[in-house]
Amino acid sequence: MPKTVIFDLDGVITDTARFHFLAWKRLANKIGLDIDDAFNEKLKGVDRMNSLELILAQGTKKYSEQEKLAMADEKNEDYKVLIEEMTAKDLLPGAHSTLTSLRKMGIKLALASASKNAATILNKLGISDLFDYVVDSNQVKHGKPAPDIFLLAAKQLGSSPSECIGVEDAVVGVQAIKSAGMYAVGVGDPKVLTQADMVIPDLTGFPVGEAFSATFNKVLA
Ligand code: B16
Ligand code: MG
Repeated sequence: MPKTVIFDLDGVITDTARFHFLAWKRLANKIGLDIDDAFNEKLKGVDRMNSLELILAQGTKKYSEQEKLAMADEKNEDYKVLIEEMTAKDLLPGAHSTLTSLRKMGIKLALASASKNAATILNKLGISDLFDYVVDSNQVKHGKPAPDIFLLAAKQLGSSPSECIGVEDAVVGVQAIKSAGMYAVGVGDPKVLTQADMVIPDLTGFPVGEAFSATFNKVLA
């Protein structure tokens, strides 16, 4: 019987990708580079410094570690201004009802986000209280696709990986869930999230109530 559901934040519960894009594009333009929507897809689920490395790899100039940290800080300051206006209206379809239904069923809920701004965003969305545990990339050594972030969430909630369901929109995120030995629910396009055990278009399609047991009891411990 599944005990715990571990959610990704960006792309599953809210859409911060557009704010990350605007802030990264501004930084890229400042150093003579550019990024487009297609490139932004590659940054989904990738932590801040690794996102910066992917952007810098678009050019040839080499930067010191100190310069890179300054660039990442500058992007984050722009990003923080952009997310300032977020409210409960920015919850993606089905997010609030799925979280509240699962809580009512006694399922433990965790958040596993690569974003160091995750706790701030949960507060802005007004859903911090719905989670039993929140992990961000500050707390783990290796980011997604490594399993660390999902394994830490499971451990903190006293669940074994085989009792956990992970929910992710990014390819690297689904890889992290599968490496952790958990059941992966992909949110998005099944042609993209090929390693997921099941794919739904958004959280309105997440099975709750009797559908939860019917879907997961036979595939989880
Ligand atoms: P920050 P998730 C990820 O969030 C985003 O998908 C990714 O684009 C971003 O670079 C990363 O968080 C780090 O965010 O700069 O705020 O620490 O999908 O894992 O919830
Ligand atoms: Mg995501």
